[in-house]
Amino acid sequence: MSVDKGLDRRRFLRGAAGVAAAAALGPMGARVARAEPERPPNLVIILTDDLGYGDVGCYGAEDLATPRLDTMAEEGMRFTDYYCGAPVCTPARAAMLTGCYARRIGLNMVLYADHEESLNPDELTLADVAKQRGYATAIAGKWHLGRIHPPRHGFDEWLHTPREAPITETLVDESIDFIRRHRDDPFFVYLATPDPHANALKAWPPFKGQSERGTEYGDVVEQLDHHVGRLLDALDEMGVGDNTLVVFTSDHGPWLDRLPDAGSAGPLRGGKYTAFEGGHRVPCIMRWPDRIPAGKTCSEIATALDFLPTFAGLCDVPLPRDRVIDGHDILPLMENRRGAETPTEAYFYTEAANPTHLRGVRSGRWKLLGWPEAQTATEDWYPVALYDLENDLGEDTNVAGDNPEAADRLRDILEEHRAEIQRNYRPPAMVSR
Ligand SMILES: [Ca+2]
Repeated sequence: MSVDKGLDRRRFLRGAAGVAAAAALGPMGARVARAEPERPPNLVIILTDDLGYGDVGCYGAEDLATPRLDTMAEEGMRFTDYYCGAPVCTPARAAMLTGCYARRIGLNMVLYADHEESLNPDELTLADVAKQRGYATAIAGKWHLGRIHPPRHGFDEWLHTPREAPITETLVDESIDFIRRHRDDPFFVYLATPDPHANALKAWPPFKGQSERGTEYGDVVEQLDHHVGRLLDALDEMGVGDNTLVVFTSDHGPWLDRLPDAGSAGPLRGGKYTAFEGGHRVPCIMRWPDRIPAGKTCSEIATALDFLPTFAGLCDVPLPRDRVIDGHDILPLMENRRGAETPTEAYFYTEAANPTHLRGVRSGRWKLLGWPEAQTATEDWYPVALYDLENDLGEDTNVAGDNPEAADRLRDILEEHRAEIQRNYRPPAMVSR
């Protein structure tokens, strides 16, 4: 059977099933069937590595030019209070793909070659959701979730780049090629570039030496911006841009001590590894012309954990009922619905130096950093404090003394969550070498 005939047959079966269901349900059922979208959106997630809150023009960077990302935000939505789930690679990526805090699924550490832990194939990933709805799925680039590789987590293809090649450029080329091959079906592309991680920085002409920041890091961010633009252009040229949800974000905050090639957290305190805002709060831009209104800014809390429930909702794929999923469906925020508020009552912070313990919680304007059980470092890195993020974005002033009720309430939320995760812990897969 040719590819085209296969597509036609799938479309025919989908259509026939819809007609049969409508006929069986009568007039009310027919209305429901018609209201169901013909085709769910394509999904493209561009995940950068260690890009900070202060490293994109539309987030306030003045020493780097990111015109394509700024335009993407003008065409879509910019999230000011988006949290990545964890301040280092593995747990952040695990959280984004599964909608669960990495502590819950046993991946709250950075995986190295000698680790046996791997993302458990029993976990539901974004790619698994996509496959249930008949998507073509691909990951381009970095996995970092253990020895059980993407093909066992719902990805049809894993697109690699040779180390000597221009990494982001090649990954974007491969992603565009994948999309071109699958433009007639729904597709999900998870483009996980290793840029602008300080260990892999390489700017190529014409970007080399161009950024006003004057560092390889700055040049690589401008290069990244250009290639994100190429991907958006390709989607539009193929006629699939309007119904493609493109997410641009970072796995976590910037690696501040990698001078001179450190990123910037802008006005936020701290960076990678820390439970401060700079570690967890990163740029997030979404573009989806069919559903996301242009030029909006969302200041409600949104998180990487929300992608899976939101995408499952868009795909009409039910979430499993036998387990806790931490994220929430944020489509009302994305559509800028009147009065829409964050469904995240509490966002929980971990820090890399204290991997087994919760470190803090944000609820509304308040953020509590509390009680690390193994306090070994200085008060500067491990304060116990209540911050008012509405008036003190830089986490400068401990206001616990003036707001004891808020401090108590957040401490209770933190302790409750700590106990709940212990009750509902799910182990990772273990694979020895
Ligand atoms: Ca990273």
